[in-house]
Amino acid sequence: MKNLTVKRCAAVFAACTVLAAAVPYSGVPVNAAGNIISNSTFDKNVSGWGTYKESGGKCSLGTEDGQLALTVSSVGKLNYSVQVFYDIIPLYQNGVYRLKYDISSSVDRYIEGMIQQNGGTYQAYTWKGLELTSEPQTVDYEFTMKEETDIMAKLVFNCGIQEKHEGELPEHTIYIDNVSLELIDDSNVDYASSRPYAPSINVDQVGYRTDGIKTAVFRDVTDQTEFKVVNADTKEAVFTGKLENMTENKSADETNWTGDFSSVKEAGRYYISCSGLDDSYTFEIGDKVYSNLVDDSVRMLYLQRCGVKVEDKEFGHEACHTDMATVYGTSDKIDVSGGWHDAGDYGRYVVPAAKAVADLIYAYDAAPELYSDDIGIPESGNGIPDILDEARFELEWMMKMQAADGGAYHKVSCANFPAYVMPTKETAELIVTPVSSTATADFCASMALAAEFYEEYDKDFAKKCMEAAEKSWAWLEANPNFVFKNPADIVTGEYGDRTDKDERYWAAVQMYRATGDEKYLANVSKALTGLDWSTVGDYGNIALLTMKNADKESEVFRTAYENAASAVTAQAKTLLKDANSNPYGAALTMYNWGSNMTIANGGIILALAGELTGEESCKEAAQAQLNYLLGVNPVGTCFVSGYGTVSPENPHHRPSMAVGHAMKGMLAGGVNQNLEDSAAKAYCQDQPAAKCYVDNSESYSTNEITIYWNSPLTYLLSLTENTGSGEQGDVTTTTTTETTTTTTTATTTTTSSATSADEEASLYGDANCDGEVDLSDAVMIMQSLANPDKYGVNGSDERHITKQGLANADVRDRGDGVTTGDAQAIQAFMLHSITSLPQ
Ligand code: G3I
Ligand code: 9MR
Ligand code: ZN
Repeated sequence: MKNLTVKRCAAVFAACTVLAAAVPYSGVPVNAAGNIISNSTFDKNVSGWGTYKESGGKCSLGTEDGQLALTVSSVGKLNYSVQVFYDIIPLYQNGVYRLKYDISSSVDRYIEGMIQQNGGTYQAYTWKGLELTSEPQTVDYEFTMKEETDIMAKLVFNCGIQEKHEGELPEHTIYIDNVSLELIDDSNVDYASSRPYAPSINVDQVGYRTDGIKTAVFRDVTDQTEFKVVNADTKEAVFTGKLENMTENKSADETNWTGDFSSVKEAGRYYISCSGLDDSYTFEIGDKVYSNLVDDSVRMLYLQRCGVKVEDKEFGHEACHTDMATVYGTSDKIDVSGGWHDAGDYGRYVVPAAKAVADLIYAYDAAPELYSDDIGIPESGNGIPDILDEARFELEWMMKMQAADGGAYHKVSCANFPAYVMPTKETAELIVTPVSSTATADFCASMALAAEFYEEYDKDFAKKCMEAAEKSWAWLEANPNFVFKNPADIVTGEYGDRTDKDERYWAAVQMYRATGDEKYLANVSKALTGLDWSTVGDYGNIALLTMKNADKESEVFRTAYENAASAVTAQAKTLLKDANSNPYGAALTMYNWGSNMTIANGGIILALAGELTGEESCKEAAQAQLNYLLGVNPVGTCFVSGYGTVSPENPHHRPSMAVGHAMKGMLAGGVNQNLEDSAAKAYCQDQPAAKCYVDNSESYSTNEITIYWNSPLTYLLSLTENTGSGEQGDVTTTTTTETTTTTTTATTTTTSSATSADEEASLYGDANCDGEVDLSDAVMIMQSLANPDKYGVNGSDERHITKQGLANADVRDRGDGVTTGDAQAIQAFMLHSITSLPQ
């Protein structure tokens, strides 16, 4: 039924306007003026309203004569076994509210009407017990919000069993109409206190490497033109820089400037000041600014361990999830204990596990010196880098997830997500869901990768990994695409997919890399991409680009390698463009669930392309992705818990929620413009895309943590470690000793056999004289440098570079002979970061 026109509350409206003008980053209650409930008269439908059922409660919701009609067919076993609710109500501390509604029931009964916390302890902010009859009664009263501001409270009617009932009630219908909630007095409300502080100067809150690029991003600038870098201990300004690159930033709805202070290289603690703006948070400059972070990004995985006792002062627990698990649809019970809890929930899923393991192993491969044997896990001190011990813990669980026929079960979890409890308290039945081809191919790739890296430490384990890989490969050959869908009665993480092509590509390459057998590449015709959990092609590319023992003479290898290199450089080109057009340097255009993984993944691709091409711009952009994650972002947050000045304190992470504060070293999912949970909807509804993030434990779509968001952070930390320091990277086409990937002439290798002076170039860059300039030319140069016997200018067969080829190849610093710099210049040319050759 139509409601009376609700008058706007003038006081509230004025308060909102003033605040909105004064504070640009606003979370001001847009609904505060007038009726907060948007669908209150049910003239057309019940949109905005929902029901909750559990423990035997049964009901259906609709409208009848312009009223909300909840038909209850079973009251269940609890007072909240049947609920009808309206979500996302902002209640401000000290605000005075008036709540009003008409309500009746087809049978006489008792229910509860209240506004409560949506999550946590579900405490009621206002509550009324109601005796209902068929005669509509109007409930109309005022209350003051006494608790802390909660902008996502829930209006709820508990229509389950009530103590006052003797037992079941006959089926009946409850009618609700003309619901209104108004904030009638906000004179004591402090709106500002409910909004996060939005720094005007955003810096990497952890710090900057000595020789790295150092950028701060400014907003709220009026007429300032300069900034200062101030030593936090002596309060002395050590550098004055200019505000540059004024940009209208659409995704963050603000105007930005950047400030470069890369020349500040003296180790120390600093902050940035700019007149009229608050000083930035303090940060460090030094060589080892990220070393604790590297350790903690891995140790976090230890704290996610399942099936074993975990030792930690705060987050330790007895072995959890040790029961045998039921194979879905059968009565078979199997042991799948072990592995890491995926995220804020306690499911264990093969697909994301494979990504996490691959990131760790490749992180180790990229910078082994970063990974010690003493980060504080039970295996510390066993002579094996802890990062490999930790990855092995997951691999051993994955092995248990392999079915007898070689396929990999998709996941193990309970049917539903548990309450916010420690893992030992989740005791519902464990269910292993069916095999999928995505999980099997990911499994195959991870096992083949593991076989290679554990060979040095434990031959038996490496052999077991290889056997598991071979068995899963046989399954893949015998079985078609079978992507996973949650059965209707299981609601935990799905990790579904559209195709398994990219997973199969990764598996094929990784099997080839582990065995050297080209048969695995038989069906590989092009490189696929992705470092996500759903697209993994780039892991195949990385496997090729970092392969050390490839048969460089093989056409099969060369083709696969070139495809992989082109795929990586092509992606880097797009990422570079995105990063350069975003003042915060973020290499993305859409902020989806887990955007911080997208950022880290982008950084990984940029860093690899930087190594391939020697392009400084790629390396700098890779570093910028790390800076984004650690504070150079529109929400002014260091997204790793326990790091920087402001970091997630309320992650959607059950152990942290149970203990009452955030576990350290976890990367939150980050900004998600799609508002996929009620906290994000409440807090971010007015925010521009790049600011849709809320440090609220209910916000699983922005503030959860996962094993596979941490792992690309670790990998990115590895890959950026050598950026700017002139050290060797890890991408190789040849032997490790002779490949250099930096641009400085001091570290390049030069052929002694001939110089370009001998011949005129026929086509600059065309080292193999096939009439085209492409990656195969760069490969030819690298090979001739690394292995002159096989590929050098003095040989006879067609694999050797010719004199003409040498003349063509000398494209960087022409006249200095053929060097790795020439190969890099060719790749840079292909990346379009240089427009012509010679350079
Ligand atoms: O890729 C599309 C994009 O094309 C589209 O424009 C956009 C608009 O909605 O959506 C994008 O898809 C998103 C997808 O992730 C890929 O980013 C979906 O919105 C989003 O719902 C989906 O979220 C996934 C989420 O589970 C829900 O299924 C996350 O990637 C995934 O990381 C997350 O994983 C959960 C597990 O299920 C359970 N454990 C915790 C874990 C982390 O939250
Ligand atoms: O806690 C769950 C989180 O780990 C998942 O990523 C997320 C999406 O699948 O779901 C969370 O569980 C929520 C569920 O989806 C909806 N009801 C509230 C749950 C919060 O515990
Ligand atoms: Zn567990």
